[in-house]
Amino acid sequence: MGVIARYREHLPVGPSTPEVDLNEGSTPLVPSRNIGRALGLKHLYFKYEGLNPTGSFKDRGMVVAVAKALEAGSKVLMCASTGNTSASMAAYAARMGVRAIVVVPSGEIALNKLSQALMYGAKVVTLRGNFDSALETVRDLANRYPVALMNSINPNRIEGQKTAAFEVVDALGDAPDYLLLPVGNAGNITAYWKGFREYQSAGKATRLPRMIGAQAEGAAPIVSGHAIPNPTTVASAIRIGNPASWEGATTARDDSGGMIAAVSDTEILSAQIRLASSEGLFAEPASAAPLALLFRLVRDGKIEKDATAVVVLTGSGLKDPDAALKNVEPPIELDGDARTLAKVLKL
Ligand code: AN7
Repeated sequence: MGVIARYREHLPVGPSTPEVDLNEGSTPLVPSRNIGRALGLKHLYFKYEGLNPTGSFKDRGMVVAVAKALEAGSKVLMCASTGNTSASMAAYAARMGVRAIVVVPSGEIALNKLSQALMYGAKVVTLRGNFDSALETVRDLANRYPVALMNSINPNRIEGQKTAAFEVVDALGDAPDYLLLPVGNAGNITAYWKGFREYQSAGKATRLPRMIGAQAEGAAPIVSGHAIPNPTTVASAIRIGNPASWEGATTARDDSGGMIAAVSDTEILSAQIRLASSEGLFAEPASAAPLALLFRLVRDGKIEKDATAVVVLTGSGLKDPDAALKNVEPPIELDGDARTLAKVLKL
């Protein structure tokens, strides 16, 4: 059962909203086995969003946005994307039999995200420039032509994405002390904060978490307080210099008593490897940014040892193997029998 069916009463859907469902959501909140212990944190969890049907959290918001677009009679869906939004939109468009057009910055998105959009049958346009200029172009086009804009400036995306906060509270019995997540276009931090507040108002949570956002150093507009014209980072998902939901992010940060800080690409990649090799959880580089930030906050004594902390792993590591492979030892190539193999492996 997908997020619309499970959280209907909290979503802007009614009897005339078409049924759209790919079994998104219901992702596990995995307790840390090794990293928490190493950091001295007793209650560390990972919200493993890579297990959504297209491999990222984007499916939660997309299912609601697509349902509402169909309800309004849209026949063509369109978005600009650093990859995951386009993969998700293309999948739901394919399922519902409507046209999908995705615009991605050329040479800037992970190959497997591009292959998803193509396989789901979207029309893919690669535009010279970065994500921010692609989004500007798509917004402009959607103002003049009959296409439904599916980026997270579409409020139905935020509505669907807030269900992740509901699931965290449903799993823990209350809100955690800290919710850590990557910040790119800033839709997700806006959505989580909305979800936590709504669940508290509904009496399902007694408190609110501090919202901790992580940006990459070369793409940290919110941290630096101004747009970045040419953002750079290995974490292509969050290579964004002028976030559409900037205000939503600063509101979440300030009203929750949280923070948004930047981590380096080196910290991101080492957090990514540590997560995979010590927890068995393979997440894409952007998803490792909040874990890198957690390492720093614990080192600086900014997180109490008995706090409950949830790190949102927004996308699967399988999305971007190229980024990951740069940082591990290559496989051993060998021509030999069991005895030579055993010798090389020091068995
Ligand atoms: C894995 O797909 O912006 O702060 O176009 O793919 O809500 O933008 C992706 C963003 C974090 C940042 N982690 O979330 C897109 C896109 C992953 C992501 C983010 C993205 P927002």
